[in-house]
Amino acid sequence: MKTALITGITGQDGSYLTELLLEKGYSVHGLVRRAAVEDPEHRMSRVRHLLGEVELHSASLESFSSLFKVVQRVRPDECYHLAAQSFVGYSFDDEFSTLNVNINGTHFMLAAIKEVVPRCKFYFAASSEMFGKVREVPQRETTPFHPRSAYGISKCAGFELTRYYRETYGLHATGGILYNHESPRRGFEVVTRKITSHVAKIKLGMTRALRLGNLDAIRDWGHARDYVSAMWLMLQQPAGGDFVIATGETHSVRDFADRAFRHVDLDYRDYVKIDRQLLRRAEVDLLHGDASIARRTLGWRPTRSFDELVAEMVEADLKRLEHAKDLAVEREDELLPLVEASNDVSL
Ligand code: NDP
Ligand code: GDR
Repeated sequence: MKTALITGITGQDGSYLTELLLEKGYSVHGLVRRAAVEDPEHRMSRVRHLLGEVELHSASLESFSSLFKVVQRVRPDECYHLAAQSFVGYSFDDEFSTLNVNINGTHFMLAAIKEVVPRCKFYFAASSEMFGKVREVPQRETTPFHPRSAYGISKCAGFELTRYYRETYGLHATGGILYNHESPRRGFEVVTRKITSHVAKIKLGMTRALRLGNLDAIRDWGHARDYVSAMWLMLQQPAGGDFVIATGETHSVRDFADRAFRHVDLDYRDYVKIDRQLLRRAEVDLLHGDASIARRTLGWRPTRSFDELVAEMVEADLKRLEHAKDLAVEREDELLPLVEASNDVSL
């Protein structure tokens, strides 16, 4: 039985990856913050259904010694380093913590792996945000980076550290340059989930408008379930490397909103309001990936279409809110607190 250690196990990707590795017969260990251990009901909603099958270890990404101890205890065969401050918008408000957590956390994990289990295969969650102000379209593994946020800079640094440990210490270390991938487990701050959760609220009469920033930004959106299988495939290669993972299909934020509102027979133009406060200081206008190397080397390809993704997300949000509404009626309680609490329902 192989042993995997996942940092960021409570996040969208961590939860799907855990399911995948358990299906494959792995012993799965997760690194979580102490706050999550103390409040599992809310902080572990995405993995609540898996808690009996995984072993959790609390540690801080800011503390080398805490990470070192977890690596020593688990001695993983594969390590998926997914934990990060992952919201690009927030990184403009707090550059320091984004850079600190994302860069040091990655450096600490690499250094601990090198010391304790140098044969462990290491996955780093790099990002299309590293391409930022893109130098070519579509982007591939050789496209130069031009990050436009502290988040993008932190991912470039983590990616280079991963490559450095591969080349200097011979680690099986891989940087997966993943494009945006979504699901009903996406955080509510990200534009896709913000749209689908508001579409559901509007349809159910709980709110009347959706405020968005730049509708013209273009992204290459895939489904998180497809992307975690790419992570696993990358670590099954004979050596570490770098891979772009993308669908190769692009849509604007406007297209996403249009599709989501149409799913419930509404017209987005009647509900979406532009809020200039939500425009980013430095925008990434267009991300479009070329995953030919992953297709050829890993045999990976996306299995879910854009329309299927949007439909699944809207349906899941409708179901979640209808469930909350039923509960509210049952308990003759106020609706809103329950709607907020239901954000934690595991989907
Ligand atoms: P999420 O935001 O859903 O999950 C992030 C995870 O990191 C959570 O488990 C979170 O824990 C943990 N985390 C955040 N800050 C800390 C910290 N200071 N200490 C310990 N743990 C922390 O992200 P995703 O699952 O979507 O993404 C996973 C990784 O992939 C991230 O590194 C992200 O940057 C990267 N990525 C994601 C893409 C996407 O489209 N989803 C695309 C490209 C890269 P907690 O629950 O306690 O907050
Ligand atoms: P992104 O995702 O920055 O690409 O990072 P996000 O969904 O936040 O933004 C995508 C685009 O939508 C525009 N936008 C808005 N964004 C948000 N969040 N809220 C809004 O109201 C809004 N209106 C318009 C943004 O300006 C942007 O152009 C995600 C994260 O998962 C990263 O961790 C990951 O590395 C990258 O994807 C690839």
